[in-house]
Amino acid sequence: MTRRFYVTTPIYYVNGAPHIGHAYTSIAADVMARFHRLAGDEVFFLTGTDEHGQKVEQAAQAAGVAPKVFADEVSANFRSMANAMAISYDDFIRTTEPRHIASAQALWSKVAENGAIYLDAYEGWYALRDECFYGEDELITGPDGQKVAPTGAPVEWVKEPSYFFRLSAYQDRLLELYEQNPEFLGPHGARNEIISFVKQGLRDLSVSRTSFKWGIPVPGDDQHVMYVWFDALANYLSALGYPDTSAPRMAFWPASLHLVGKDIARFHAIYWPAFLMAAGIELPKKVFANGWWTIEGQKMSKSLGNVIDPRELVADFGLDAVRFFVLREVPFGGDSDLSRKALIMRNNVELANDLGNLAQRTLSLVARNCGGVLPERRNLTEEDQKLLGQVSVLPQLLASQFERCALTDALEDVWKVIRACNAYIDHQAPWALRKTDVERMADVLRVLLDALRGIATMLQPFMPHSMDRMLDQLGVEAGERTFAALELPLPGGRQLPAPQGIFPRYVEPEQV
Ligand code: ME8
Repeated sequence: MTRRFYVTTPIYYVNGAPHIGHAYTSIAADVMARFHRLAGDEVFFLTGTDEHGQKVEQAAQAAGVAPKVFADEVSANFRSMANAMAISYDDFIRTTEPRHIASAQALWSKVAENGAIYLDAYEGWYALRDECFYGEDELITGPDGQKVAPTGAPVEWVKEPSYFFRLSAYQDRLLELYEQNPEFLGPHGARNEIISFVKQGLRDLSVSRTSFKWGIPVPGDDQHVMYVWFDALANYLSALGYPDTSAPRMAFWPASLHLVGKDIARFHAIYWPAFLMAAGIELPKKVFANGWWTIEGQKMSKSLGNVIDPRELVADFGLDAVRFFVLREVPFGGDSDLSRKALIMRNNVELANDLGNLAQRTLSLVARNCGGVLPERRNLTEEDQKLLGQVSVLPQLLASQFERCALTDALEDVWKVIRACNAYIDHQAPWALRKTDVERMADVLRVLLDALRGIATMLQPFMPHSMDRMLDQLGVEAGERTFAALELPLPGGRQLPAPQGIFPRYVEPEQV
């Protein structure tokens, strides 16, 4: 039976240009999607843009254009960023598309039909930057002594007629969900925070707005537009064709994984499951929150002028070095800082030295001493077997790391094998065997080529372009690059292309 894997990124607000933080979550989701494809699963990978709400409306006003015109432009920029980062999405949903609007309205109607929505009036705090309602007790004192949201966002007092969702009725069921399915929400820190927030008691949630128009009309009452989070969360279903249960993509529901930043864990781990419970729809299997990036020690912000477009980093370091860095630098789920120094270090030590040199040394020895032909796999010594054994467990090992979203640990597992290969090549010294035992030299090189094939195959999800090039150089054909294909050794005798360096060392221009 084919296993299905449905992974999503948040849909990004179109109020400003994409930056490295947005790219981060998309890269992580992409790595998961690619991993599952190579493992033979049927994958659906969704990303897109969140285009309604007051925040986007105001950004459009500031730019002096109509919201839809503004959204078209910024959404196209997000799509081009995703393409530039090799994000292999299967669909890119926009919440202004008719298919989404109809679907979000269907979800609303279902929740309303089941009695979970009622009309009243909202009076309380709202943080536009977070598009979030906050209780008085949640506010903190800002730097100028004024009340601000716990995220530091300014808040305003809002008073308007509003539909409410009976969130308070779901408190016990939500707590039961977290208790009975510990894997539903990760990492631990986010899970604990959410549990304690829910335990403090949930208030009903205002789910419509009347003071502006840029949103999806509430079915049956076009004085109201939906709260942007009700609209946005529905994207995970609308892209599948909900409410048409016969739509082929509906087979992907429930989602395997909603990957989000820790800033929006609350919406995904509380509101979303509660909306789904109210609609009688199965719950996603997992929500995982990634940590936060700062830039050279500071929060990324327009006012500090330190917002990094990932495409600029790619221009300097190459795409795969950037993809690698963000997932390698910090255990996935934790916060981290992006500094040029750290990026250069990772690139030069782990990519150029550990992996790049290993491949280059091995392949040039094969080119020089074996006529560039893949040697046969013959007798294996104990040491050979030990190294190849470490390689052969990688698919299983990584599958369990991916299961827990431990992307950084997965990379560390591969790097252990790379380091073992470097110790092996130094110890076996095939360059010396050339003069004493040519057969053993060929055997050693074959072991290294096989190990490199395993390593490159497993690293494809992280660094798709460079690993394609490495597998080309190793003589691995397109149909032989899945995890399952690793079980069959390549036949000897293949002519390998001339070796070429894959990961150049990076030197700052002023030092050249
Ligand atoms: O919240 N570090 O959209 P958004 C790490 N539209 N990740 C970061 C980051 C940083 N510095 N900055 C942003 C929204 N992100 C809603 C989502 S989903 C139904 C609706 C990432 O444009 C992180 O994944 O504000 C965060 O959750 C997301 O971008 C927020 O994007």
